[in-house]
Amino acid sequence: MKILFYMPHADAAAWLHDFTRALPEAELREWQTGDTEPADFAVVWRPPREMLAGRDNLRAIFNLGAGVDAILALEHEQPGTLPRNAPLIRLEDTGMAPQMAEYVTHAVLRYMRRFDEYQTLQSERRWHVLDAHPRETFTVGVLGMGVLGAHVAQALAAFGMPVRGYSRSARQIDGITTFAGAAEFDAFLDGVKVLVNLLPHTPDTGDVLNQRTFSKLAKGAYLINVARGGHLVEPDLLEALASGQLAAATLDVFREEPLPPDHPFWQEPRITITPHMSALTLREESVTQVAQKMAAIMRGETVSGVVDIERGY
Ligand code: NDP
Ligand code: OXD
Repeated sequence: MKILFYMPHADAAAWLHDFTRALPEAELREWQTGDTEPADFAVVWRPPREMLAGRDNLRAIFNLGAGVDAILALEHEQPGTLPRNAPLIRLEDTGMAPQMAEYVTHAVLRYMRRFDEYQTLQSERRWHVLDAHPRETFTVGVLGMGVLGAHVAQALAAFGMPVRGYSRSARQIDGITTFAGAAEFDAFLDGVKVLVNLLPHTPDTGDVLNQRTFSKLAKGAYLINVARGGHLVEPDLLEALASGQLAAATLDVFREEPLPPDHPFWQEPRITITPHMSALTLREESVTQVAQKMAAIMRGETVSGVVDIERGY
């Protein structure tokens, strides 16, 4: 079995070492410009077009992330880039779900218990107890009820606040009030106090975090975007903060990453910025999952996590 690997800015040697340990019979190589030698599998993160185009003998392409928007953009820009018969397979959880739950729970509790305001009081040396946000009306709405969104929603529900979930198809998840499809979007948003975004970035979901969406939330709501920067209409966020429709936002992802030093978000104290770290790709868990799926494909079995190219996730 021949495996091609491409993951810029990563310790390629460590990844190749772990793959060799998991698949001792495999021949692994890091893709270099000009390499057109055959391979059975490609394991990639944000690959260049020329790595994949024309590789009609691939059995599968493994995307070293949950989101496939970047690789699908290659196909969108130049149809035919992705080999015809090779399924595109994404990571499923591989340790990202607990990280995402930690990140989002931290942000929600920080807002619910008003820690930012206590920090301001501390800076003024003031000893003052603020009225708590009532838990029963501190409704959290999670966009995306997939592998990550459902896990995050259930972690939040354990704290006792009402939690809603939104997906494309109808879902039943213990402890979560679920909504599905465009027809139920406004009902999902109505009165939500914290909006968490865990949708994939697709032609249907781009710009979903916009003025109209914000206007349906409770006055003084909070936004947590941990999915993709392309979901957020940036001027609409600044406007919603200025008008008080939104009280604050926590953003882990941006249209341009790294966020440019002159971007207005850096100047806005109500925006918390992190550098796309809410759920990191963990090497050991990812190698184990990918290696197991490769072995299953070699045995002629079907595997989960196959992306629907038309749907975009
Ligand atoms: P999944 O594919 O498991 O879940 C996607 C969810 O979104 C599903 O519930 C799906 O609905 C729903 N959805 C998709 N399109 C629509 C639509 N048009 N309307 C309503 N709902 C829709 O993805 P994951 O949970 O694994 O990952 C989600 C995203 O998180 C990734 O695509 C990635 O962009 C982001 N991410 C960010 C990371 C970070 O570090 N910041 C790390 C990892 C992922 P249905 O259930 O009906 O299919
Ligand atoms: C992912 C990511 O999609 O890291 O996995 O953003």
